[in-house]
Amino acid sequence: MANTKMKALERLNEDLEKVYLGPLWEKLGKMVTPEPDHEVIPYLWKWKTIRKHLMEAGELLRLGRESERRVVYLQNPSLLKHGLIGYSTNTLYVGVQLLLPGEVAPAHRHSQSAIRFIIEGEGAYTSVDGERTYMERGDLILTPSWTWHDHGHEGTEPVIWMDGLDVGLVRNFAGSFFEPYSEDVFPVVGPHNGSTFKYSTGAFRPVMDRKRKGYPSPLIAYKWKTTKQVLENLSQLDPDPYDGYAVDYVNPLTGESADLRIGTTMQKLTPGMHTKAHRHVHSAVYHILDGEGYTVINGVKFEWSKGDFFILPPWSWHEHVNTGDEDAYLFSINDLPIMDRLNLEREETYEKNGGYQSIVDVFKPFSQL
Ligand code: GTQ
Repeated sequence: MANTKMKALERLNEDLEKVYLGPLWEKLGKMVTPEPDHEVIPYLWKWKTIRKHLMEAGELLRLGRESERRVVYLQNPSLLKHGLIGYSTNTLYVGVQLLLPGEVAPAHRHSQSAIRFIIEGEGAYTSVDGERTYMERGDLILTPSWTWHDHGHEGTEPVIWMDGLDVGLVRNFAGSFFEPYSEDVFPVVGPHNGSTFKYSTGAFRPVMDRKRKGYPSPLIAYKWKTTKQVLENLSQLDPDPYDGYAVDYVNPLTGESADLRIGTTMQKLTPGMHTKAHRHVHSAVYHILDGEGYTVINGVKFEWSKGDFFILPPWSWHEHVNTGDEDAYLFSINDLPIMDRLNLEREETYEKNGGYQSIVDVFKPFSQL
């Protein structure tokens, strides 16, 4: 009898499948997992590799409405298998963009939020709703969701920067919209670099902005000179055990993340500093502005130096080490603002082994088939 019932139940499972219904009694554990279940893998790209290919694209590709941006993006290898194009993590995209002297990357807008972090060169600008901000190495520039933006270059050397967009997040929420502007360059509004003149450190609000709404951030560009000074001041105190001397970039009017959805963080690791391991739900993509060292992710050593990028997947143990003689500066983007807002964020500290992981492997780039 029990056997007959078992057979009938198996039959029911098969019948359900045929009509696109599912037996939760079989699948609950796959759907509601006890811990984050995902296929984002950690990965690292050397600067030399990225730059070489980007420069090749500089030789081969002209910008225009056919190809609006010259960008090489970081593709998470395991997510590519699922056709998730441009997913560096489940929520975040990172690209590296090259603009040559005299070029214009034409104006458009999209519902993805974007941030730029300047890596190399100067004389280029991003225009956000017509306000131009000129780029210098180490600056963070925001392009809030649905703002018009174009990039131009009035200097003499190539300019390279990091783009961070919430591509995976927006796609999973089915919220992507894109619109090209009717002309290549959006009409210029106000003085150049206006937002940094107006808000500079982010600690003060000009009186004419007393009634200004908090979103989007009135500060578009966070200058490296300011960020560096802030980290130097912070270094007079004890470091954070997990992140060293680290700050989140914030919207001066709300005190919340500078971009509504993409978290942005800069951290300084002093020579010899070895942070303790922890893990959290939010994922991140790191760029090494300066320095050399390694990050251990789930027991694997990811060795980095200036210019490199690496992916930190959700819920992965990680700790950072500065092996160089100089301060290391790590810029990263993350999806913490979303995880926080949706009440999904959790953090766990690594308690074994004095808080440090054992290294079981050293990362090497996958060799292609
Ligand atoms: O510069 O507007 O890397 O729209 C991806 C999409 C850069 C940009 C990217 C974009 C941009």
